[in-house]
Amino acid sequence: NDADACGGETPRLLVVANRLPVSAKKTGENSWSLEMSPGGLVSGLLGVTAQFDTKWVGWPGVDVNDEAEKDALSQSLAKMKCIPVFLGEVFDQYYNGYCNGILWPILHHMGLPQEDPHDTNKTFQTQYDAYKKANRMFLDVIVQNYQEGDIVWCHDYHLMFLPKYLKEYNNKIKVGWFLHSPFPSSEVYKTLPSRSELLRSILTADLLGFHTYDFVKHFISTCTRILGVEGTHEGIVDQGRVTRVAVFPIGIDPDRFIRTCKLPEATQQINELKEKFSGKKVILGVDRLDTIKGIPQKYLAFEKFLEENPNWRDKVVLVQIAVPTRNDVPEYRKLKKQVHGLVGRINGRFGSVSSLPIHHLDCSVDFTYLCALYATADVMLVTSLRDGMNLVSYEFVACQEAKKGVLVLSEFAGAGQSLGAGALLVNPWDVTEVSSAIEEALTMPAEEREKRHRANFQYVNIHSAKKWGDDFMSVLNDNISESEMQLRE
Ligand code: GDG
Repeated sequence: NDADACGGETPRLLVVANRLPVSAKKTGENSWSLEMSPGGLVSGLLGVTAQFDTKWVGWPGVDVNDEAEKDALSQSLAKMKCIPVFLGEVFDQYYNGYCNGILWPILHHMGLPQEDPHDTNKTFQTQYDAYKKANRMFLDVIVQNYQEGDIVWCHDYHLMFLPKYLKEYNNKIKVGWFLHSPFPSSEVYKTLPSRSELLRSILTADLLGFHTYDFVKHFISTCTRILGVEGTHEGIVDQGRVTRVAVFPIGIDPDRFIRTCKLPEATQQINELKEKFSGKKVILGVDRLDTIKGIPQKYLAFEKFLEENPNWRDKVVLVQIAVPTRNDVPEYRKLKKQVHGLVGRINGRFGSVSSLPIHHLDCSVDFTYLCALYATADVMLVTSLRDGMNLVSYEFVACQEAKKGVLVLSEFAGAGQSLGAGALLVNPWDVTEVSSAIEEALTMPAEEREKRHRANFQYVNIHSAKKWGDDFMSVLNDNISESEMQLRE
């Protein structure tokens, strides 16, 4: 093969996710300013970018109706290797409706919401139809940009139909799919209308990845029970065809956090925070204000801690960054009210004129300040009721080289399985247990903190985002042999 003899062309990888990793701002007529937002997915693909020519496909985060504006934005995005999918009016029912209103709670073991009898335009069925339509729109964009030999890596529950549509378009495309959320027990998943169609669709991919072994187990037993297919150590076998199913725990880019903590700007912020909270221990929480993150439970546990430990009342603060998210979903608006109510009650009960026990922020902070907060905290409190992994817990560990603070971590976060050796694991529903863990963390001797931090720091460094991306791509790439590809022709 001539191409191979010359060193070969770099194969293309299309990474498809609901959202492109950029934020777009309109700066004038037909002009846009774009900034890359380096989340877990971007870091995860840092490792594979040397082996692949990577392009991103996804919704750009803004609605654009005018064709000239669309062209201008597409051209700017192309320079950042991004290809937009403009979802237009389908977006609301697809994203707020089916993805975040139905799939998200099911995947996080929360069950189906009630249908709203007053809103006949937003039934499960109309949302499901919008979901399929949106997945087709992703397909159309991929087809317009597809080159023979491209590998496609689909991300998350937003795109469960995409593997099927891709294989119908061209059965030879290598398709991977990764789920960033948990996969629930079959008893929970079974309640989802259209449960079989969704499963059958993702099973058309070549490789399916999950964060933990438990999610893989749940997924395989769900497929065997609902579809009657066979589950093996390799994955799912259906009429002779194997879909590989495996564990790929995501991580972070630890060096980015370690480097940032050493910047002069961060050092200054750390010193200012230390001064502001001098004489007090700092407990930190960083979460999207999401129903799965267990923020009300965290506040109830902190309230119990203050109730039972009067000696700590003016010696500890809980700083909670509660990043606004999904404001168009009614459950999230309710959650905000509930959380604000709790903050008011607890600050009213235990605050004084000069100090408040909870500093609750309804906003996000910039990356350097986030690192400064992680580095300043004595205790990190992660009380997710369910969480695919929870990268916040990894980021805290990466920023704690100087301080060696304690991580209190929910056993229902994927990270509970990876950072269990160093963290204090808790059941977030048990406020008494979490309150005791807070006390244990605040009073833990330095030697034990050091030992626990070491174990977690080592894990976070080895199981990086880069390793995650490399591992997934190497299995996907080796997964289908040339001979099997020929058989499928
Ligand atoms: C999903 C799954 C899984 C947060 N506040 C600020 C800020 N953040 C950044 C954190 C972290 C990210 O957001 C949150 O990641 P998590 O993993 O903790 O949670 P989800 O957003 O729910 O992510 C989760 C993940 O996908 C990856 O597979 O682990 O289970 O639910 O990176 O740093 N960043 C900045 N300011 C903030 O105020 N700059």
